[in-house]
Amino acid sequence: MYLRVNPEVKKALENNQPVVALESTIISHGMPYPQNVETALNVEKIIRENGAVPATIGIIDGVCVAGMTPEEIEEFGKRKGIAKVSRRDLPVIVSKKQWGATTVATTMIVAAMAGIKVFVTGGIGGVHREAQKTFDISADLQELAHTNVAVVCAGAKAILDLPLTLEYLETFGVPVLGYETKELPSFYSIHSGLELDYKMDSPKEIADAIKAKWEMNLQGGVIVANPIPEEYAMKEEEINAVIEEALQDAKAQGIHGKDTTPFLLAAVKEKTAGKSLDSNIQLVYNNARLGAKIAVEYCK
Ligand code: PSU
Ligand code: MN
Repeated sequence: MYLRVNPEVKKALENNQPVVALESTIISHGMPYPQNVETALNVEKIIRENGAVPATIGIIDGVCVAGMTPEEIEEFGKRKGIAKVSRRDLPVIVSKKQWGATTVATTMIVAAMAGIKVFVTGGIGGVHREAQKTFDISADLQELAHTNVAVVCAGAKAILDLPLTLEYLETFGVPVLGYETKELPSFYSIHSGLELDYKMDSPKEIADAIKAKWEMNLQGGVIVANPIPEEYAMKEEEINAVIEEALQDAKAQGIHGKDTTPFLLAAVKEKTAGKSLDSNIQLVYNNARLGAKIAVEYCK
């Protein structure tokens, strides 16, 4: 038994009721305890308030779980040494019956196994700066190319090369839909200077585009880019300076591979004295509100 879908989630899916998937890397590797647990539980609450059933996804004793209990979420937030699991790690973590926090890529895989169509997170992985030399491109992008799940996020962090990330997504046929914006948001900031092709003005417009994609059998995901609410956004000069420093640190310390993203996230958090954590939490809440509404429209 590789998959365990919680009874409430299962029932909702069987009755064509809206369900929203949530990832666990953001809990175990993206935020400190106890804010990580508090945020994860609040996100579930927001999803419910907006008419959908939340399904937080992770790997527990080698089983892919879609719909953790609050106790399990607490454990993901507290326990040390839970592996960050992307597509290539999944078979090993499962066969060894370990615990694993799922990245965007792996959360999409498990959501698709369970039949969940909409997934809410903070930011996706992408093409790293200097990927021309390092080949560091997040497995999230290949998952978006192939797996039929819509991912609601606040864009991607400027720790990445955002223009190259958009080019990659174009090549692999992944639609990037701006919610009430024509500019790619960059996580802490509303702006990136990069224009998107599509500005969508309602959850229904987004749900219709997702439906059209999959009804035509166009395989792969959709990115819904939802800007952080203005009152919680960080000043661009401030955050960009911090990101530059974090990138220098990573280089100096020889950080590479799967450690790069968690290292950069932690460095940014540290250098902004927790200010970025506040923004991070608020943008996830904002994505939860939109994601639930899209899931509701999708089920109509
Ligand atoms: N970007 C963020 N916050 C995160 C992540 C990315 O702003 O928590 C996490 C997500 O789980 C994402 C993963 O799927 O990092 C990407 O890691 P990598 O670059 O190693 O593929
Ligand atoms: Mn990588």
